[in-house]
Amino acid sequence: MEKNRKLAKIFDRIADFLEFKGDSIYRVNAYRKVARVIKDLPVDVEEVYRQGRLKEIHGIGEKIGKKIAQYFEDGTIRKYEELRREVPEELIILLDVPNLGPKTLRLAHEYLGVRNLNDLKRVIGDGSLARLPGMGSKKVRKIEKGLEMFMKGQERMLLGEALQIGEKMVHHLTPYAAKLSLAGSLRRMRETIGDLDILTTGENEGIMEAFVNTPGVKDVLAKGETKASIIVDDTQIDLRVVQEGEWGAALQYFTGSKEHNVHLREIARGMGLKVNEYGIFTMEEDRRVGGIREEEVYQALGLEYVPPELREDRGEIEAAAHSALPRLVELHEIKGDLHVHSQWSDGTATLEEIAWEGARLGYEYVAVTDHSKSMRIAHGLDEKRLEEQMKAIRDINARGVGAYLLAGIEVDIHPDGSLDLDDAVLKELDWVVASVHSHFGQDATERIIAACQSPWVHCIGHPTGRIIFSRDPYPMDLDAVLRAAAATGTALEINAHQDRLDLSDLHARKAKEMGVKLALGTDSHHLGQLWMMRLGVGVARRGWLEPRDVINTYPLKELLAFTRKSR
Ligand code: DGT
Ligand code: CA
Ligand code: CA
Ligand code: ZN
Repeated sequence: MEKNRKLAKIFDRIADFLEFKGDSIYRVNAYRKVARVIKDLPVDVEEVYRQGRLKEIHGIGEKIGKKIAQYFEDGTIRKYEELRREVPEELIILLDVPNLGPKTLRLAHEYLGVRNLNDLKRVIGDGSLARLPGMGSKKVRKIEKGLEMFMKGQERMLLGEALQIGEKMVHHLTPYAAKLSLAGSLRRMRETIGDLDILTTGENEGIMEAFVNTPGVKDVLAKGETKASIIVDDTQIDLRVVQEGEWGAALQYFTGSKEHNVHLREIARGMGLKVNEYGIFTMEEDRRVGGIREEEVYQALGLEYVPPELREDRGEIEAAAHSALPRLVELHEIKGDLHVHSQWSDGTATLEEIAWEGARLGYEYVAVTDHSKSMRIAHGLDEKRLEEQMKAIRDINARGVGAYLLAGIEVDIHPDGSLDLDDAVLKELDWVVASVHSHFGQDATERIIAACQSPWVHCIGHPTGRIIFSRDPYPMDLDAVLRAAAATGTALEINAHQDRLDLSDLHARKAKEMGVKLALGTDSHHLGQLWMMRLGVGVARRGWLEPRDVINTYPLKELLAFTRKSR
């Protein structure tokens, strides 16, 4: 929902500008809320506007409606343009640095003359930012971290975003191509992506033209016979056209990773072979021995075929040499989503809609896990409303509507390790996810271990709390948490939302090695996010997980047996 995101960003900017100017926090927050509503909208905001139905959206009043109308009629919002003129142009980009609020930016600008990224780095480095009133070294360290993440975000993008762009491009090019595949880090499902790589065979000459004329192309960086690069949505896409007979070798080469490929070539050399993007050759006679199919590269080197997600030179080549690669979990084996929010808290879907969408995705079950009461901005459920919701869920299940709904909760873990809801209610639930949503600066180890030890908690949600490009994990001894999870039979989540992917691939692999089960959940707040399960499966595969390691592969009965075991 590209349009929703762009419009939301403008309202967020209005809030930033007002805050920069020192306007009332009440007005600032009102605009922030509008931005959030638009960003989370499950439908295209322009369509809603064209149908004259903006007023049906909860959280959008008449005044905001007028501004949205300006945006779609005139291409911009007057208030936004006015405010923008009052903030120095160069400073605007700095508003996106995490942990650096508009107010601090204003101070840095007025007192220290900060106008751009380099200035900001300088005043962090020489200590002058820390000496400003109300700042101090702790705050500055956080800003420094934020700046680091910001720089990374400028260079890379989220896997989920890249996948959507990449698949649109594959769809666009398919009519012109005999063979076509995503390659590079996207095919390996890395959590962030630098640029997109697409590989195709050179049967059809129309493909280059089609590629550089893709709707939405901003810039053509290069265009030759076999290579082209374009910019779409601020994203670089590289296309390579190879000979049909070289397809397998090229796909292997351009999938990477570089480290994996370097290691393979070393092995090849030891066997008197040469592997490159054109094929596999004997060193002595330079005779070609393969390269049409990707599998041939691994076969020639005496290796099992290595799935793309494992190609990071993290031991997969050694395992392949001993036929000891894991049998990785696959998307079609996932029988349900274990983290979904409904209208009852801050989601937008009704319980029935979730059940039907689950069925449409081929799921046997979906866990409804709304927020608990201390998440007040999210309309978290107290004991009474949770009881009501449970009744509604049991009723839907009794009527056999769509996928089976597990009555669940995402219960907050308080700073002291206690849970946000009474045990008496928690013990009635089918699926209890416990998560940290506050006091991110404080060490979370004891808090999460305490949650693992509760007999009513089945799973720890987004265990490290990181948000890619914007929030670091809270301080935590992950090993200690893994030990507690293993000892208590508590699952750890792989939160499949593109912003989180938490646990990460390496952490998930460690969890498996320590005997901890993993639970995949999309953390969806509307139906348009359930597709992100694919991303979670990507992380699971990169973590070497097999079907038994991921409890979402269990049929309902077995999943319920798992949840009873720890009680
Ligand atoms: P990214 O784009 O930073 O997310 O990561 P990749 O892995 O997609 O890297 P990219 O786009 O630079 O290159 C795509 C693939 O091409 C890479 O995974 C392996 C291959 N490749 C690129 N440069 C080299 C190289 O210098 N040596 C070797 N062996 N392979 C390379
Ligand atoms: Ca790439
Ligand atoms: Ca590339
Ligand atoms: Zn959460």
